[in-house]
Amino acid sequence: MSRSKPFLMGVLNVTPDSFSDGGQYFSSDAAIARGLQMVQEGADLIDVGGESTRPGAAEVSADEELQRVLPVIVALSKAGIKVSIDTYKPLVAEAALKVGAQIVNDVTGLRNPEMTEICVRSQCTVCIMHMQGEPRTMQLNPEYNDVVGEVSAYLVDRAERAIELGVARDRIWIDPGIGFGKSLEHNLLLLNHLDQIVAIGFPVLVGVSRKSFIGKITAIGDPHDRLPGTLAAQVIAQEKGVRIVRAHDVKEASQAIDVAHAILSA
Ligand code: HH2
Repeated sequence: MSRSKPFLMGVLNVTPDSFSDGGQYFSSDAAIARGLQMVQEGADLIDVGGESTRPGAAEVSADEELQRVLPVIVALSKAGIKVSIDTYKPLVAEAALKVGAQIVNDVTGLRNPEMTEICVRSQCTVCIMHMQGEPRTMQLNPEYNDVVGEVSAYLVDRAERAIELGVARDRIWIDPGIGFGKSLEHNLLLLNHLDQIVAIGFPVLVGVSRKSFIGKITAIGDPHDRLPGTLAAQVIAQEKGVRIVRAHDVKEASQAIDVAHAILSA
C-alpha cells in the first residue's frame, strides 16, 4: 500500500518562557529568521505561538500575545509560508487569520465557542487537541481508566461538534496532546496506539519534540539533549500513520522522516 510522507510542522515560540526554546526567538527579527530557516530545512508549515503552555507558565494577555506573533505571521505569510497560530484565544486567532495564518492550533480543542465561530467564518483549518485540565495544573494528577479510548472519544466528540457548528470535515485535524494532562504511562500508551486515533479518520498531528516524557525515560533533564529520543518518537508516530509531525529540530526531523518514509514505502 502506498503511503504519503507526513508534513513537518516547525515550532516557533515567540515567548520568553517556552519549555525548550523560550527567549531564543523572542524578538520579531530572530523569530522571522528562524521561521525562514526551518522552511529551508524542510518544514512544510510553521506553528507560531506567543504564550507557553508548559505547566506553570504565566498567562499572557491577548494584546501581548498579538504583539509577539503578528509581525512574525505577517512576514512569514508574505514569504508564501503556511502558518498556523498556536493559541486558545479567539481574539488572537482572528487577528492572526486576518494577516495570513491559515490554520488555528487550539490546545484547548475548541472549548471556547467563539473560537469555533471564527474557524467557521474564516474557513480555516483547525487542529483540535486533547488536554485534561488546564495548563497550570494539568500535570498534578492526570487520571484515566482507558487513556486511548477516552482521548479518542473526546476528539471524536469535539470534531463532530465542530462539524455541527459549520466547520468543514476536511478542515479538521486531531491531536492526542502528548504531555497535556498525561503521565509517562499515558503518553506511552497514546503513542503506541496512535493507529487507533488515526483510524478515527481525521489527519492526526503529534507533538513529541523534546517533551518531558523523553526526559523521564532517559533521565535527561535538558530538553535540548532530547533530540535522539524525539526522533525515535517521531518515526514511531510516522509509522503509525500520523499526517503532521510537530518539531523544533526541523533539519534532523526532516532527515529521519525522509529515511523512514523511504523504508516504509519500499
Ligand atoms: N505542544 C506544545 C504546544 N502546542 N500544539 C499541538 N497541536 N500539539 C502539541 O503537542 C503541542 C502544541 C508544547 O510545546 P512547545 O510549543 O515547544 O512549548 P511551550 O508550550 O512551552 O511554548
